[in-house]
Amino acid sequence: MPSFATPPIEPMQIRFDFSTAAVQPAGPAMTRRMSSLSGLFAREDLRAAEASGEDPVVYSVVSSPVPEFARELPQSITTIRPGTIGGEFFMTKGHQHPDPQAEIYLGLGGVGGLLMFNGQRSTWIDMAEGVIGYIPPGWAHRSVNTGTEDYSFLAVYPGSAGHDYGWVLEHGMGQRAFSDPTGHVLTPYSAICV
Ligand code: PAN
Ligand code: ZN
Repeated sequence: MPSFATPPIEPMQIRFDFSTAAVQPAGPAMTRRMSSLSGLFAREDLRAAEASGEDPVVYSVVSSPVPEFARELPQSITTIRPGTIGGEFFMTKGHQHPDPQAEIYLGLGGVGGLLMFNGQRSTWIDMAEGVIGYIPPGWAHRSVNTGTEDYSFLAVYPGSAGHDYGWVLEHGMGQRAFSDPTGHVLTPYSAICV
């Protein structure tokens, strides 16, 4: 058996509870409220107003105890609440992996989208229960809830990939997803639809 520099992780069973979107055993968890999403929505003025008022939860992330160490495969489950700000759907911050490595998403419940941007081109994958979204190395990614219920998905990513949120603030995501009578519409990143 090879020896690794990091503390050894034992084989384990990890259970997902579809009714609560929780994992057992549980690792780190995080909640993102509107106040932590500064500069991400097209209508920053409306976001700031919501943040200083009700400050709703936009999404939460729970993880298994697999750590972010090289050669490990951490997993997390993200649940995005339904809602819009200025017509733009609730979404994750989005990030780039500084060590470009691939990632896999699996839709668990609700409906949403996986928006990816490589600096030149952006692409969108419709997500729902049972859909696998493949994120190739070098593509920044953001998730969007396009439905009226919670949208949940599993993410599995290399433990050494890292997370760079500044890249998205600097480069954007290429497109934005707004509510539309047909469901959702994608606009250029600079567009403001109300
Ligand atoms: C996901 C994301 C998760 C939250 O686990 O980290 O959906 O999105 P932000 O990290 O953009 O806030 C993932 O892609 N991990 O690599
Ligand atoms: Zn990622």
